[in-house]
Amino acid sequence: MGDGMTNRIGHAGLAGRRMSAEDAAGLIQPGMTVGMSGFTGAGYPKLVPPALAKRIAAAHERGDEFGVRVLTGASTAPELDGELARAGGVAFRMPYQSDPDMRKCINGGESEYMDVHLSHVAPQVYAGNYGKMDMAVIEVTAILPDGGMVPSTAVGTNEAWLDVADKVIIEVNANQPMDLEGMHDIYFTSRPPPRDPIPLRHTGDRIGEPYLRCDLSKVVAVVECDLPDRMSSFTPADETSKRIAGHLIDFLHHEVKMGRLPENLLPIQSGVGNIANAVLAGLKEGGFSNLTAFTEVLQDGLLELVGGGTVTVASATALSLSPEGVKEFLDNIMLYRDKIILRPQAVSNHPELIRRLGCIAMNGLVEADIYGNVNSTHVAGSSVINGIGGSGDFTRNAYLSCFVTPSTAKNGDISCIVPMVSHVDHTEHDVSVVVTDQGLADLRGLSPKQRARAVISNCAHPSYRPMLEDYFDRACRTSKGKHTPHLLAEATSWHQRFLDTGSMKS
Ligand code: 0RQ
Repeated sequence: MGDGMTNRIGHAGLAGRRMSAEDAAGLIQPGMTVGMSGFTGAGYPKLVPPALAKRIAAAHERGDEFGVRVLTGASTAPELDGELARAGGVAFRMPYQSDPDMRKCINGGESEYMDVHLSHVAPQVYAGNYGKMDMAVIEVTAILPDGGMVPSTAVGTNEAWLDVADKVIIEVNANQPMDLEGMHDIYFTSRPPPRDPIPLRHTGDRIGEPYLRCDLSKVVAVVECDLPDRMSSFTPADETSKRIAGHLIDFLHHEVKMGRLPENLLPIQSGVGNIANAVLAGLKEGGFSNLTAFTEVLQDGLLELVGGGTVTVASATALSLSPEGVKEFLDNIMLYRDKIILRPQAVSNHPELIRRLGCIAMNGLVEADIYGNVNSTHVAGSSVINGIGGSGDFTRNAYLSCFVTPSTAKNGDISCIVPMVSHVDHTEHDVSVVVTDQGLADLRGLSPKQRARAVISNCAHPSYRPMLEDYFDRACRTSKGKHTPHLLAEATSWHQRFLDTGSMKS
């Protein structure tokens, strides 16, 4: 989709630092902390990481140790996480990943992984929690004559990595459209406290400048690239996700009718995954108008809402589109660049902004328990799927925090509603609404036992509902504490049964 390298490197000094990906990867040494660009399969460097993986594999063949610490904005793609993981080259990874090979290394114990709220990533690096950053590898769309850089399809933590890293490698990707120029709003928040308030009052406000900048003397290599983003397709909405969307949309209509939400709702946030995408597609048919979005990933569902005029403005940090979504975006880029603003994740996910704007958060979950605690990340307490991503930034601070999930997983062998979650990402205090294909539980203003009754009767699958009722009844009768009744020896026995027998059913 690009226009070749003509004019993509406008700065004469940086044009002189062009080199091959192999030579640039040669500048990365064992043990280095490397900050890479990339957020949900968008805007990641595509040539240097595979070249680095080859270098690492060759070192391992010689019997030499070679691992690097990889910090990104969020998940990347096979060319980055996949290649480095397969080479056994990731000693430490943070903050969010979704690559099958990276996941295998983490769950196999070969790579250390730290799951971090996405709004905390850059501030924690500034605070020094991860030591110094030796190298940043950042994809951009173009370098302008004054050294300003047009960001690509994701901003993520790029402004911070360019600032803190000792040295910088830039990948200029001619595959990213030049019309992206002007879509970004780069504003710095990440320096240590005390911090100034962020002067953003509406989702569509622009408070920074459209370009990334860094001390150009740190740029040790400029690599030319012409490759597309990952662009995974979404599973088309099925009956289950349509039912989930239907319940949530009925609820939002009800909230408007009761005067608890304005007719155009409040800025919506939608998480990653197929269900979240399907819910957004459902909003299109929900009869809403003049909506806004303050979110982190912009997937196909939201793009459709923007294109169709249901959403008037969308603030995000990354465009995470399918091949069809990319085509639609490119065909109508002049329309979208007016209505979409890409910001650093330190802004898109900022808790104070989310609280002040009053977002409606809608995220997927792995399992919820009867009391409304939510696990978004781990299978059976121990194996991580992707990570918390931005779901905690939004859930903790949104005006309304909704979770969406099918009531069962793995062909019904797993109940997504369990007596006690095997890992907690979002506590009962932060969860307003749980929605499954079975129905919706509005947990606002309810005590733990009241929540349990609502979750069991509205959200659980009929094949697990009697088991949950039985657990809750016995817990209410025999638990010493009557506030949040539990049978501790049994609370996670469903997970153990799944591990032992392949099913949670008794
Ligand atoms: O596994 O892929 O092997 O079939 O989990 O599940 O139902 O397709 O749902 O795509 O919406 O993802 C929580 C993972 C849901 C996602 C999660 C298995 C299931 C399937 C995916 P298969 P579905 P989704 C902003 C917000 C955290 C980050 C976040 C996520 C796979 O939403 O990563 O929200 N959230 N960020 O079979 C075992 C269970 C299961 C289960 C589902 N109870 N036990 N496996 N699965 N429930 C964006 C960013 O932050 C970047």
